[in-house]
Amino acid sequence: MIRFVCLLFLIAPLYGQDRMQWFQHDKFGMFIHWGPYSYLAGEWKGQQIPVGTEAEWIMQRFNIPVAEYREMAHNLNPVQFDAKAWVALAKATGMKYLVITAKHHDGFAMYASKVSKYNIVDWTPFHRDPLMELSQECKKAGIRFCVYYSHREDWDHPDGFGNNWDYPRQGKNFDRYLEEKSKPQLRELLTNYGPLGLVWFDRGMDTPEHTRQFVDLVRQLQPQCLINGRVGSYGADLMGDYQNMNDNGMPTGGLQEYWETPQTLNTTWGFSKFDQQWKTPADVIHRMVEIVSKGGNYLLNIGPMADGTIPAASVATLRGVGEWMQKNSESIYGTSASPLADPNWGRITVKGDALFLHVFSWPADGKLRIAGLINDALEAHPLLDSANRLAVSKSYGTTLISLPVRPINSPDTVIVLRVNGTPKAEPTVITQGSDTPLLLDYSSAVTSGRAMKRFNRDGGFHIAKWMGPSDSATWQVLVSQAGQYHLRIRYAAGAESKGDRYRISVGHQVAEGQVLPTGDGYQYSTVDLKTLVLKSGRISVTIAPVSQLGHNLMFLHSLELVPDGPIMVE
Ligand code: JFZ
Repeated sequence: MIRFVCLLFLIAPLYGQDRMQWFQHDKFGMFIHWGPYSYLAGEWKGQQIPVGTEAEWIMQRFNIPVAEYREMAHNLNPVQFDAKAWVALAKATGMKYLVITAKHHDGFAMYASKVSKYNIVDWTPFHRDPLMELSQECKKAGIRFCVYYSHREDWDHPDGFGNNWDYPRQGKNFDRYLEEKSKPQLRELLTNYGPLGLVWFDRGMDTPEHTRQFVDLVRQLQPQCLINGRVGSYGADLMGDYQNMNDNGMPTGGLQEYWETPQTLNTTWGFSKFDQQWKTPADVIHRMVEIVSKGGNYLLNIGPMADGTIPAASVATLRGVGEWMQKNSESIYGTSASPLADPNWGRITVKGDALFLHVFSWPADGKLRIAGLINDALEAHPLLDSANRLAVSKSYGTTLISLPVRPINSPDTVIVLRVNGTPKAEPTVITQGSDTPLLLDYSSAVTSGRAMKRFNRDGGFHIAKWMGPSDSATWQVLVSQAGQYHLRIRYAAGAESKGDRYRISVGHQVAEGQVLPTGDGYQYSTVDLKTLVLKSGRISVTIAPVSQLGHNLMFLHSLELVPDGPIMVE
């Protein structure tokens, strides 16, 4: 028995990795926001949801009384709904997982729920369970079926979070909502729809205790099912399996964790008849490649209409994306982040010893330049024309490929470049502008040990997870102006890090500091550490904890070397 338990502890971390494999491989999923708000389509009694804001929030935006919203919900009757066609569209687009709103903030269940009659089967003339039909079609098509569940926010339940126009905040018993509705419904979803790829929680719980209850429920019922980061409060450390970026949260470099960016085809998640700001297939392809080139997943939303029709403009865009994906998906699935800096002609994804060069804008001189690649190039060809071997050369650290005269597959022609071994990049050298500080942040850092580049869920990035002297971050810096510099550090830290010592070496000089807590969350503050005299030339800068700690040192935003007044001439 003891041996068995020990074995479990040994394999548990590996098991977690194993759970992430499909997610890391698949890259591209379909998000679906669909509910009674789709019937209102952005309009309530002549008032409109402005384009650019979220139509699924209509109940809250216009403080629609529960009784009236419930009355409206009887009208939902998606007679055009065709699970097979929806899943076929996702598949033809190249999407590998599908996440649908089982319950959004309005509290209405889009599946057969025994917990509350306020669901599509019992409450509407439709009497069918779209989630059951979709889960079955997904299974047939080899697409992972997943659900979105609004676990905290519920504007229908008297004790749920968010509706203070019908139910004054003071009278609420939030735990009663969790026990009566949120957890039992999640239990139904985890029991009745086969294996779920992931549960996409939203508007996370305020306390770690509440978050833990939801994480535990998923782990208990479906240990392989992934949990997104929004299960818990955005200001706290991650309790799910991966992080969600916000819409514009694009890292400038590869993060060292799993993440996904949700985006929508126009500017609302739920259907709005007013919003015609559709992305084109080129927009979507470029966004997807950008995200995948930084190591993330792309979850792309459609907002079907109340009758079950997917807006024609959405279908057209997805078909365009699908056309590209049918030919080029090898450069997306199973790839990882590029170690190279963003080129100006497009983006790069990596698989084994191959670089996929995604050319968005065709160089006028017909030469594709790749800076900072250490490896030797073996051969290059267009992904769609493997017989066409392209000339490759290297000059002053830049790899040059002679391109065909015209792009083969706009808006993204993929060139495959094979190299000797895993692609590696020359370390980024931080250079100096005139009188501006040298900024050493996550994007140009090389981490070692347990130190990791992470997303902070308020929309920023930092280095964290370091706990001892061998967990460090290093930068290469080219000082072109000798002189006096102020060394500054910018970080956030919790109470447990108070007094923790860290050491920064700047070339041969050393500075030490002690962590001052900055409060909860990620409120970075800047501390002046030391004045240094630097000669011109290349130096490396390294920061690490001084001793072994039982916890994270700090959330390091950046180091700065700020030139002090007029620059001395050497
Ligand atoms: C949430 C929902 O409120 C919204 O209706 C939709 O379902 C969307 C996918 O998720 O909205 C959010 C939540 C978090 C961020 C942005 C929108 N965020 O962290 O930037």
